[in-house]
Parts: sequence; C-alpha cells; structure tokens
Amino acid sequence: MLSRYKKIVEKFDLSGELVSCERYGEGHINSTYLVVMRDEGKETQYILQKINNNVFKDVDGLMNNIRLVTEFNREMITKRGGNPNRESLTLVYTKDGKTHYFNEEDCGYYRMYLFITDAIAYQKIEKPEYFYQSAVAFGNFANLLAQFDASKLVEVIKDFHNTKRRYENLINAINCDKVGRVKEVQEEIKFATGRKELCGKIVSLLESGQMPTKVTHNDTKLNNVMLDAVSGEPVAVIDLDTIMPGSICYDFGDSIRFGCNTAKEDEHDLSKINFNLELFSAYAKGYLSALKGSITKIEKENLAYGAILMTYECGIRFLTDYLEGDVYFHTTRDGQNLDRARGQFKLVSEMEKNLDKMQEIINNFEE
Ligand code: ADP
Ligand code: GN1
Ligand code: MG
Repeated sequence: MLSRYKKIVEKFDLSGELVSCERYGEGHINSTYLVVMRDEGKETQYILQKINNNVFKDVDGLMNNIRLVTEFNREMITKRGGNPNRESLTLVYTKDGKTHYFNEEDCGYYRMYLFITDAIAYQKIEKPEYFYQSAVAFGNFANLLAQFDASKLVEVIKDFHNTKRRYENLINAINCDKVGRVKEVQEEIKFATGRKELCGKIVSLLESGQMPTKVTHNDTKLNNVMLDAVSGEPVAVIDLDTIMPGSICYDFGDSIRFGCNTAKEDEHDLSKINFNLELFSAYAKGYLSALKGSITKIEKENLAYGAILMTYECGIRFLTDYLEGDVYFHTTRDGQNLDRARGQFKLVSEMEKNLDKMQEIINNFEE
C-alpha cells in the first residue's frame, strides 16, 4: 500500500523518506491523506489530496485558481507580519514545478499542501466562542479576497450556488428515477417542491446588480477553517476549490447551515437535529465585526434568508444525489445522502420558524 503512494509522493518537491500515508479528514469531495516524511531524524507532515475530477472537470483551471489565491494570500500575510505557512494553504509543487501530478495508474490528479500545524478543523462546535472565531476567520478571508482581481479566476463549477439550477437538477433526477428510489422519498420531494419560491431571490438580486457580486469561498463549513488547538483563535481558511464570484449571503448561510446544527450533518435520528440560535448569534457577531463596514444594506437584509437558502439548496443536492445513486458526495453507508437531505430539511423548517429572530440579531448588531 505504502509503495503505491511512495511513487506519487516522490513526484513532489519534498526531502526525506516517506514514513506513512493514511486517509485523513472528513471532506465529501476529495480524497485526503496525511503524509509523514522523515528527514535527518525529523518528521514533517503534509496533506496529499486526490482531486475529485468527477466534480472538478477542469483540474488545470482549478489548480491555477488555487495557485493564484494562495500566492496572493501568502504575500498579504507576509506583509502584515504573519506566518504564511500556517495562516494560508501552501502548495508544495512537483519536482518539475507543477501545481499537481497526474498519475496514469489510477488516472488520478494529486496535489500536496504543507500541513497546518497545531490547529483543528472542527466537525461540530458546542462552544459559541469557537464558532465566533470561525466567523472571524471567514470574515477576514472575505476582506482579503475583496482585494483580489476576480477576473483572473475561472468559474470551476458553473452555477454552483444557483439554487434554481439545483432545483432543476432535482426535478430531472425525479423524472429519471435512475435507481428506483423516488417512491421512498415522496415526503422529501414534497418538502423541496413546496418551497420552490426560495430559489430565485439571490440569483435575481445578483443578476440585476442590486446585490454586489464578490469573490467568495462558497464552501464555508466549519471543517474548512482551522482554529488554533490551544487558543481556539482563527489560523487559516482551507478548501479553496470553490473560490468563485458569488454572494456573501452564500458564505454566511453555508456556515450557519453546518455550524448551527445540533447534530452531525448525516445524523439519522432527526430528533437530534435542531437549529441553535445562540450559535447563530455568535457567528453573526463574528462575521459582521470582521467585515466591518464593507457589507451593503441589501446583503445585510438577506443574510438570515441566505442561511435558509443554503440549507435548502444543500438538502436538494443531497436528495438529488440519493436519487442518482450516490455519485457525487462521498458516502460510507447506505442511506447516508438521504439522512443528510432529511437533516437539512429539518433545519430549514426550524430556521423558517426562527427567521424573524435571526434577522433581528443581525439588525441589532452595532458596528
Ligand atoms: P474536501 O474538499 O474533500 O472537503 P478539504 O480540503 O476540506 O477536502 O480537506 C479535508 C480535511 O483535511 C479538512 O477538513 C482538514 O481536516 C484536513 N486538511 C486539509 N488541508 C489541510 C492542511 N493544509 N493542513 C491540515 N489539515 C488539512
Ligand atoms: C462538499 O468538499 P466539502 O466536503 O468541504 C461540497 C459543498 C457542500 C458540502 C456539504 C465542491 O463540501 O458544496 O455544501 O459538501 N463541495 C462541493 O457538506 O460540492
Ligand atoms: Mg472540505
């Protein structure tokens, strides 16, 4: 097994010998490995990732985005006296200077990052303070990206947060019923189709120019930010695959959908899934304080709605994948995507009941 990875690891510009290479983390898209190298008695960790090229069709475009964004971030962090190896993702290039390596044996595209040390990517946070800190991290990251020239980036996944398209994909999946699961998810289909009107609002506001299009992360879940293992303070934002033009309501909303859930994303027992308003408040405070004055009125008015939208959209995506036979999100057990979809829909219902309170928390925030 190790020899299989040795051949891949050797293509990257690292010194020393390979000690181990094991599956790592809980991402749904790429396959992540923790690599340990030993050089003159000293062990150093790295992250190796097999890029999911079923999801990311243009790997060269994707990796060029990541190269540009990480180089930009590293320069900005260095200028402000920070440590770029810890506060930014840092690519380890191949020995021939490329951002990634194509391995013919498994037709896999691989990339390598420096390992961000003494930091944790949480799956779930009970302590509002940590969630607050993750909001500060994403808010600061948004500020940094505001200075980045968006025209340099390719749109890695077209219509990524275009909820109308996501809805159309669900309808197609229902009509095709590829793996014969439609009959068992009638309730979920009813839930999704009953809220069709949720889909269009932010897309229309962006299209009409009423809401500013910004460079956004687009996958701001808690396990895509690293917090200091001791202090809990923000260290780095990771998982930069989906950086694209979008709305900050998407970024805010996606964080809320994942972090304010009292249970795991794939919890089977729906009674454990609730929306935690205290965590919402902590996140809103952290995000708004980091963004300072850069948020516009229309964005602020749609942050709480963005949370419902992102949760609904994600539920639709999980349900679509379930109906298509679990081909997009990694699954480790039967029914996992259906549990994920049900969980998101339960959260949507709870957020709907809390919408006024959520908006009030945002309105009451004093800069
Ligand atoms: P995916 O796109 O599949 O979600 P991620 O890039 O988010 O993959 O990586 C999965 C997990 O691996 C993260 O949640 C985090 O725990 C860990 N990870 C990724 N990159 C690093 C890094 N540079 N240093 C430390 N841990 C990392
Ligand atoms: C995926 O890559 P990961 O696990 O951070 C997905 C997100 C979903 C999320 C749901 C490229 O994120 O859009 O919101 O799962 N990423 C992609 O947990 O589709
Ligand atoms: Mg991730």
